[in-house]
Amino acid sequence: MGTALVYHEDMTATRLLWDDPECEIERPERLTAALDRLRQRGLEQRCLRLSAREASKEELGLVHSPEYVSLVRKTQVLGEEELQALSGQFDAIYFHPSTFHCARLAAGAGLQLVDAVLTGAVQNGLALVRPPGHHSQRAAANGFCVFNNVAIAAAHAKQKHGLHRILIVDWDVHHGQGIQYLFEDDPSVLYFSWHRYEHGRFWPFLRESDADAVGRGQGLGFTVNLPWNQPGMSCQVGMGNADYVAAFLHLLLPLAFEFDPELVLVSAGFDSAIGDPEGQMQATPECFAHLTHLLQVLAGGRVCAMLEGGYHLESLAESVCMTVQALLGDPAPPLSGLMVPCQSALESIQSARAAQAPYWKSLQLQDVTPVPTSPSTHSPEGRPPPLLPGGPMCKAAAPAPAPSSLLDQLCLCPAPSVRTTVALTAPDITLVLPPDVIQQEGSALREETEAWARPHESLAREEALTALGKLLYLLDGMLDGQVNSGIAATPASAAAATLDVAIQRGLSHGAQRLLCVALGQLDRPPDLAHDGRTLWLNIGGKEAAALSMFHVATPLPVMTGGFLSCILGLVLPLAYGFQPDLVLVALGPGHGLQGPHAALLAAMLRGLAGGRVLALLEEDSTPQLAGILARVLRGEAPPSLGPSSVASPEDVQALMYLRGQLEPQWKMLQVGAFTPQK
Ligand code: Q9C
Ligand code: ZN
Repeated sequence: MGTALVYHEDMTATRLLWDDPECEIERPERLTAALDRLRQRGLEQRCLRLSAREASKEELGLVHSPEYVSLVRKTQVLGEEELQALSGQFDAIYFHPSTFHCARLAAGAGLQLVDAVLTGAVQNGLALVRPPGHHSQRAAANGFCVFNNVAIAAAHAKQKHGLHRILIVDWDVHHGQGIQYLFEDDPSVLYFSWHRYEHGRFWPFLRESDADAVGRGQGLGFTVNLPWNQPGMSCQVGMGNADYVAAFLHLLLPLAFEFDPELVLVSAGFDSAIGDPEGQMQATPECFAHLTHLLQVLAGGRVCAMLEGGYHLESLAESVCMTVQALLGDPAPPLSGLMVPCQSALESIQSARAAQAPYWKSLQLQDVTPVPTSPSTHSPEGRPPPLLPGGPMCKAAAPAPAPSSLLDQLCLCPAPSVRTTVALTAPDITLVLPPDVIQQEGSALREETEAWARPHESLAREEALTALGKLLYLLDGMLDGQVNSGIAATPASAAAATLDVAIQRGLSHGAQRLLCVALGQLDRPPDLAHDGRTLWLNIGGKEAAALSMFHVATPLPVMTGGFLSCILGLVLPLAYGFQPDLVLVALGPGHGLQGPHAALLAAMLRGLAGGRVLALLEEDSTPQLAGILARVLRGEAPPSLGPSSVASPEDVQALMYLRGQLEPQWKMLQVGAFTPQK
């Protein structure tokens, strides 16, 4: 459906005319650097370019007072001294004769983006704007912000498009207190912000930026603050990729799915990226591809990002490219660095979860259910065997790449031109496939296929052999980088053996770490090595069991709520901690997943391994299931699940049990600073 890029070069006009060390970082080059890099990468050319228009007086009036709008209007005719004097009446603000025009364009850009998305002209988009908006208030400019672009867009989406649920994700490193104030009593806008806080010692020094500010009146629980405090000894510098991803998986996304937004607005500030002088955080630009990717599973993929802060031009430009790449549907580059959230981040996430728990079902059961030390229902022998020693990085496999701390190491992986190919033994499925998905004709050599099949009785039949040949050919194409992802079908009776062969073939043909997510009745291949190169996760086991840190089974959740907590609370933390370079997802006998659930799982797993995901289906799966998987694997948004039911007590119990077992090894599973005890 396409990605919009909204811009107007007039927005480079506003600039600081006098000496002010605090304000000088907000300069015109921020926009030109971002746009130049988008062009250089060929990303701008792939977007629908929209020219920004000025927001009208009425549109500005959706969130600002008429007096404030006319005050800003009058700055057009002021001289430098008067501008400086007026600027001094606000905190961290400069006015320029072009400010009013630029700020109206910035707000108008957001309106055009929202209109383009909500009329279906595009799927998503980014507005590159200045001045930024999220600090600005009903009658005050603040923190370089004049009009509150994102808040105006949200109010417009409600008023002109009749929306009832809008999620605002503010990943700028500063608290968007302006947005918070404007919607704090409004349950139709869920506002999430993480921000450098340092127990109140970081700008804007507000008590109401802390986790216990959760909204008021009807809006209780619809303001979510995640303050980043001074990192302790375990983490010398600011927050990094693991902290950001953990915050999404364990705080934002559970609430967001429960909220079920119709639109996602992003206050996309990149001062939360590495190198930024304001944020001093550690997250690399690729992290923004992941954050964007994770948000695209919401609201049917209707995501509108608007630039806020971001003052390190190189880091800003790269992070903007990563965001646009993800919006375009390209797979996210793998994250660098150890995926271990720091203690301070975990404390913050835990305190925000605790503050929100009274208002959100998805947080309630999990944090209060006591963890049994020796559960009778979920452990096969009453007590699971000891886990393998060592941390999340397996020693036998090639080590994960070292944390990239230098901006000059940054690079983008070019997206493969062919994103998905489909190998199927049942060709009638092409009817429901998008046109650019390839129906694969190729097959591995007969002799080779037979050699792989030989140890498996169930692969003796001709149909199973044919399907295996096609799967092997597809897998080789993925490992060689010719195609990014794929779907293969196999007769149901041959599913387990085919999966076994796919794992062995993947490992022997270049995969260093292979994640296998097996749904339904699929047993772990008996001869799978315990060398840490394969993480086996069966969803559909009889009971929750961690036979080792690389061999996990959990029952198939019965309700949507349970399915979501399984994905967000178990599958993705394990997957992000493991950092696979190949993902196999198999829908085996009795998987019972409906299309939208399978699509959500596939879409989220696509964030791993650079999108190298091979889905294995039973050949009597419906064409609709194959079609929906093909669409998400090529980058389309999964359909939204709708209102989610609460997880069953059994599902919660299984999750809590596995978390307790696996947390020591898989740090991404942690949701709090303390390992839960009985
Ligand atoms: N060193 C935005 O990012 N100065 N505004 C703080 C602390 C004000 C940031 C000084 C920063 C405003 C949109
Ligand atoms: Zn900022």
